[in-house]
Amino acid sequence: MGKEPGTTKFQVDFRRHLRDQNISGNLVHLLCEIAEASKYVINAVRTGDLGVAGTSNLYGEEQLALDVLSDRIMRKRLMHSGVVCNIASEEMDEIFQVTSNPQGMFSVAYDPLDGSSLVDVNLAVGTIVGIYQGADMLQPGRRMVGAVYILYGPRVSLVYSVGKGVYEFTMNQLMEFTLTREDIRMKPSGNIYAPGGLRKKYTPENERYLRYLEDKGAKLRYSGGFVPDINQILLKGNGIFLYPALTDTPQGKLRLLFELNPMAYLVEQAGGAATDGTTPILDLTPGGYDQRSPVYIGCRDDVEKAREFLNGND
Ligand code: AFP
Repeated sequence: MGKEPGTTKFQVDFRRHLRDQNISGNLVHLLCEIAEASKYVINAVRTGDLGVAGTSNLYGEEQLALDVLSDRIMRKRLMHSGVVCNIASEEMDEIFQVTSNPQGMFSVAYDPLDGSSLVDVNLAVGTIVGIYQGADMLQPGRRMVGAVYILYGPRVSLVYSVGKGVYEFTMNQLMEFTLTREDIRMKPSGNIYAPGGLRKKYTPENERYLRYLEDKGAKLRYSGGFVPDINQILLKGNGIFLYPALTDTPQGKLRLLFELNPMAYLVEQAGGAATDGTTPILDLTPGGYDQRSPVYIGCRDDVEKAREFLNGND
């Protein structure tokens, strides 16, 4: 793995690991820039202003000062990377075009600080990133060339895939990311469930599916942060996260480009699955940057069971 003398494979840093993955130098560079940006985001999370920004995002939601700052950190880093043509962010109203020439470039869709409303009560939050070759991001997530999330918890960890398995890196005392888990795999079925959305707004099909999970002895594990909730399920290889269609919001809450596609890519890479109830998340063609979707994501058999309940085949 190209280690320095005296290092074990678990001291391998992110850049060195990426260089051994047989991917383009531009993609290595982009992933390293994302990792670098996260060091400034965690600094903002730890010490930044907890107030509101007085502005709203693409979805008309009130932005926190931390949302705006994290977005600027990410955007600046990507803009100056030299390998990014288009940038889409949950916190920006419009696509930011860095260059009109997409030749050899990537487009990046990200949520700079998912779960930002949890920072004031000191819960874990994260950055979620999806990477596309060329200029077009309104295409099925399956065409992404990579996905990353960075979890800001008691430790800072980075989980990524470029279609060659899923790896976790953890920030050390020198603020370097070193390899902590490799080739992460999920079990076929699990016993953790993380259900989002008001239960009284669940449809009868979703209510029956939840009862099924409870009857099979699944344990409730829900933090209100998509990144820590998925991280638990992915790294333990166990469980399902759902945020279904609700009676008053048939598209659910979570955003296809900024949240679901990158997580679905990582979970599928680890042998899990993600569906909107009928179609794999990664096969959905986004109708727009702001598209939301219901989601069931986690262990393969648990996701398949959700599909059966929703389609009346239970
Ligand atoms: P915010 O970014 O608005 O805090 O929302 C976080 C989030 O999109 C995702 O991280 C959670 O899984 C989900 O919302 C939680 O939603 P509920 O508060 O409705 O459970």
